[in-house]
Amino acid sequence: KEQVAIVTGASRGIGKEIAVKLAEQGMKLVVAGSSEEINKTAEELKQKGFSDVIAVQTDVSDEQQVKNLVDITLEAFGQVDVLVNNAGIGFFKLAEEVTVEEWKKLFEVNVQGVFLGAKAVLPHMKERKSGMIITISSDVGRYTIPNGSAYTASKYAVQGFSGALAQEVREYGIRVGTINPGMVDTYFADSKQGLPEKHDWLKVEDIANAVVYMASAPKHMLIDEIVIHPLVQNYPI
Ligand code: NJP
Repeated sequence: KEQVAIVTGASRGIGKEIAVKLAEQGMKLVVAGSSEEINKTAEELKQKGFSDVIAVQTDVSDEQQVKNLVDITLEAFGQVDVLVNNAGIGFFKLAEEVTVEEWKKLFEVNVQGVFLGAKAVLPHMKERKSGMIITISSDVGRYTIPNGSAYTASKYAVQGFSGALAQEVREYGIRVGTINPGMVDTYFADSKQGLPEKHDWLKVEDIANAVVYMASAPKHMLIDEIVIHPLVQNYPI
């Protein structure tokens, strides 16, 4: 039976490629992003021949908008099999240079966004006794880096939330996992995708393939966490 996935932050970068790869798996897709760019993702998927695709402009930090996203998905496709919490933002600077506004916004998108996504799909998933919540977190959800205090803190929070949630919902047949990439060539932190200096970084496909792997695990299997680094990245272990 055809499955249905919601992918947040699918306007560009990793999320857009996750949408493509899940559509290639035969899934019906609802793509979400906070800007109008999200409509282009849906158009491009349709041009590739995937007709069951809907774009819903959604700011993941807004409870009402996230509820609306899930309601539209249920109305259109009747179910949600996979929620991919991918939307996220980041910046890198010394802790004392981070403004309270920047801190709040970061946590509203990266942490509250993940919480709201889960909160909105869980009643439906519990009723069906099935579902998967995959969150694109980060390798810095596992260890710290200088200039990354705020971003690192937000991803540690995501790890903590997802780990606890996984244990809360497994009795309902619902699986929760995180994918924790190192450096990926995207638009992240005001960058641009395809810059020559990022040639050796992970590609969006690398992360999207991991999502496909996690999402296609047989029902008795929980993949809690996948950590992926580009070979060139130096990282603590
Ligand atoms: O970043 P980028 P990535 N509500 O900037 C959307 C994590 N990660 O693909 O809102 C809803 O190319 C935005 O769309 P729009 C990272 O933390 C990355 O690299 O329409 N959507 C766009 O589609 C994040 O969780 C690296 O402008 C919102 C997307 O998010 C995930 O990977 C390393 C939104 C961002 O695309 C995807 O980031 C790592 C909102 N409020 C973890 N705000 C890396 N790239 O190196 C933004 O460890 N978006």
